[in-house]
Amino acid sequence: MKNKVALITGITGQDGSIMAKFLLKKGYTVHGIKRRVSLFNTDRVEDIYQDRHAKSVNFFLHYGDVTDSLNCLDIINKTRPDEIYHFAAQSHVAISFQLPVYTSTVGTLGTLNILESIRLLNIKKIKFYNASSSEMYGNSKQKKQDENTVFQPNSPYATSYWITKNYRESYKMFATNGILFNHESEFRGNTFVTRKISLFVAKYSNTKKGILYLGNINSRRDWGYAPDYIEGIWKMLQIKEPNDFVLSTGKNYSVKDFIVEAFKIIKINIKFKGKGLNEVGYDTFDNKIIMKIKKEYFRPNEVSHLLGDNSKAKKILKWKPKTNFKTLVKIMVLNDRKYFSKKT
Ligand code: G4F
Repeated sequence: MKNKVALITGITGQDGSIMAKFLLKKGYTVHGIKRRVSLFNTDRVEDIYQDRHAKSVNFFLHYGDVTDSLNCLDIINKTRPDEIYHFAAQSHVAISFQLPVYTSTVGTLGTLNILESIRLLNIKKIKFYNASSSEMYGNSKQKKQDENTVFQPNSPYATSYWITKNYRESYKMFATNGILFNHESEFRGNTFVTRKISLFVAKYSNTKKGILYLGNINSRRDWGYAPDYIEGIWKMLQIKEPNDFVLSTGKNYSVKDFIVEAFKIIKINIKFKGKGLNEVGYDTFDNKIIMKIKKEYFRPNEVSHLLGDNSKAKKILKWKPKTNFKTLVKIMVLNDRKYFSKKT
């Protein structure tokens, strides 16, 4: 049987790069779209890079941008993929308030450009995955959120969700939304809260210097391990009918819980005192302040509580997360410790 071909948008990001490695292991030929920037942004796929002039190459990178409709059309036409994994997005919520137009353009137009290219090219075999998100639930009144929970979106992920659903229903395309709750890893961008904490803790364990500045440490997230979720995404495209699926762990923790757990790994017991902007975290051994709150890290609108119900994915995809919260924090801090011990 001929190897399957996959096209990944956002290949240089956390999810795109993990998916590329996952699919290569499964024997796929993988094409990735990367934006042109003046400095290399391919760190996360450096280990799988192949010289395109070599023999039997099965990993290719293409310059592109999902906001360029003709470029999408051209790449899909040339690569003729069996599966498209669409991860490209400006995915940082805090930054989406500073770059609202760009964030919406990539999220909305980018998704539309790919779906419309598939439709125009009339490539029936393509199965399309859209990276939607639990951000769409906003401050939901429902304790646990599933595929039927009403969206109250604070972000442009909601538009890409509806466009995907609309193309599925209008043109009978295989177009699936993954509604993923927060998923983290050692490949997470440095300014998402989990990585910001793991990097600080790892550096602090070497230097015992510095203060970790954060925003709302009381918000709760359903944090899972990204590689577990990548498997779930792949499973979404292996079933017969397109559908929408929540991937989550079903447990949530506060940012504060993450901080406590991360410091525990370097044998520091952190406790908190004070309220609001005056809250601080201190080391109980010597009372040294190691965490402070900064107003600038608060958002104009906050999603304070997310908790996913993954029953549908469990039932239909036979998927469940393998990595618990403690293990996730440990993986991230230990990985960053390796990084800092190499540098010092
Ligand atoms: O790590 P975060 O920036 O992730 P957030 O906003 O939940 O978004 C991530 O998950 C979503 C899924 O629900 C995706 F749609 C999205 O693309 C992204 O992957 O922030 C998590 C929480 C927030 O409540 C934030 O206010 O941590 C709080 N926080 C507190 N201090 C901070 C900070 N977040 C960041 N990034 N930096 C801080 O200093």
